[in-house]
Amino acid sequence: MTSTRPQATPLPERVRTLVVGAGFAGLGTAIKLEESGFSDFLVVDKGATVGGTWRDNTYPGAACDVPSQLYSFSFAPNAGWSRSFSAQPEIHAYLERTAEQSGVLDRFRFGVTVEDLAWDEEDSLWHVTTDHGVVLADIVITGSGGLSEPKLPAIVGLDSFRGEVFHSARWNHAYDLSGKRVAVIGTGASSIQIVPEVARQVAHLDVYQRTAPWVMPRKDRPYRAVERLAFRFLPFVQKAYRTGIYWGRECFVPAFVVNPHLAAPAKKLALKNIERGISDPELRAAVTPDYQIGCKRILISNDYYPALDKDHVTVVTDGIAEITPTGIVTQDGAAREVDAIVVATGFHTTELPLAEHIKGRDGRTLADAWREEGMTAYKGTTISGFPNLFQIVGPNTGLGHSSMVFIIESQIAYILSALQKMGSHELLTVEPKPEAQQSWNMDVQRRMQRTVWNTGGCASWYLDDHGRNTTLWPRTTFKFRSLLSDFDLDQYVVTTGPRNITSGPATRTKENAA
Ligand code: N01
Repeated sequence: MTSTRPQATPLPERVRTLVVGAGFAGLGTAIKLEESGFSDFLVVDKGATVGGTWRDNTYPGAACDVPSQLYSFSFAPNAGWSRSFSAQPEIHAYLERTAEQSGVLDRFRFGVTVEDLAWDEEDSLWHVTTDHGVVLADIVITGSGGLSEPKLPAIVGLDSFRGEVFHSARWNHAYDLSGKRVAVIGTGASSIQIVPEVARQVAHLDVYQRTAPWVMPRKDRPYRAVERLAFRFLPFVQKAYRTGIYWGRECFVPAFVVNPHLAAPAKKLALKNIERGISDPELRAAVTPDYQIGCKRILISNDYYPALDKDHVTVVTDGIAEITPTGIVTQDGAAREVDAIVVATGFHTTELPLAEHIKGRDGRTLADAWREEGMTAYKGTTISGFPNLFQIVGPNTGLGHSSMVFIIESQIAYILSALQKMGSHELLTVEPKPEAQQSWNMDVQRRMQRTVWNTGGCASWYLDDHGRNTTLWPRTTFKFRSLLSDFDLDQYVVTTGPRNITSGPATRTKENAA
């Protein structure tokens, strides 16, 4: 089954709500908009199907490190999960099936790239320029993902390499790795899933490790027939699994945000994982992290360390000096020739490329607004100076311990509450008061000070160039949900007036309408 729709249908000129992205965020939003009666919407996505990151990351071994039962929409349980941790094809198939069954796909347009979003103050509308034409929208909801733009490393000579090079999120399946000499740069969440798979195929594998990750055992197993039957015929059993997993994961929060020493048992397990997987003491030392567990995302794998222990796999810890047409040279002068390089170096997380193309009031881009202080938003969702713009998985909404789908659903509920209040109060625009946004972010950053992400002695993609953590949520997920349970109009600047593009400028009021 595939949720691709033909592109023959032209884009509408005008919609009430435009949603950018058809991953978990965009699809969930579309389903909930429809359910709530806000049917005048359009979802655009540059890809060919729904799925977002689960469509794009097809590298060998791609799987989720959040348990299947929790990594799904609460409103669309999947009784058919085959294992406790799902692989990418199963998650992608789940999203495609959910999309097909939801009946909203007629408002999705695939293969459409958003080039520019500009706020028109005169008509209180977003002008959304795509490669298939311009759409006018009263409201824009972005669900384009925090991990969607591959980041290539700034290594001298990368362009000069004559062999095959590809990023983990843009896997070249046409290239056969069998019997080749291959290098994998990076040892993050993607790499540790790729390395065991690639090690099985290649003649030689060099793994370039800049910083060792903490890797815990992966408690993955196929579901037993009796469990699968129970999920299918006794839905409360599946609900109980989900609830148990959810609360189990919330118990990790204090170790991240209050006292990192609470993670001592996790560290013990991770060290045992190294001992179990690697026989060579020197290699064990090389892969043992020197910072606190939790500072970077904690990874899970049972086959990463055994793969590194194989004779035809070399872990290279000397920094990369340059890439030549035939291989990689490290700072100690060693040159290693390879046929292919897999770049598993992560994503643009704190300088989202789309931010350059979102122009709010007075033509100021989101990138400009974020230049000085880094990414900020009110409740991770709305941004002062950008009326009627809602961002799903915005600043400080990320998680290291639980499911992003829970966060996404919380944000969708907040946005629906906003749309309902805009309707009942006859509001033309809403945008957070600058002081509301500032105080939200001051509170987030104050809480961040004692988290292991800021104090654990590592550099990570959680932190921006100023050392500020603008990506993660420093509290429990149930707190996030409760804070976003109702659209707090008193924290917003609103305008009123008829919704009509010929209506002229709206009456701008400093007061809220609550
Ligand atoms: O990227 P990363 P990722 N020279 O940024 C190294 C999610 N995810 O794609 O640690 C040499 O984590 C870099 O080194 P260092 C998950 O949220 C989820 O692996 O910066 N090395 C690091 O080792 C995850 O956190 C799943 O010193 C360079 C690696 O590249 C996020 O995606 C699966 C380098 C990048 O690691 C990103 O994971 C996969 C350079 N110039 C991903 N530049 C699930 O299971 C960077 N590196 C749900």
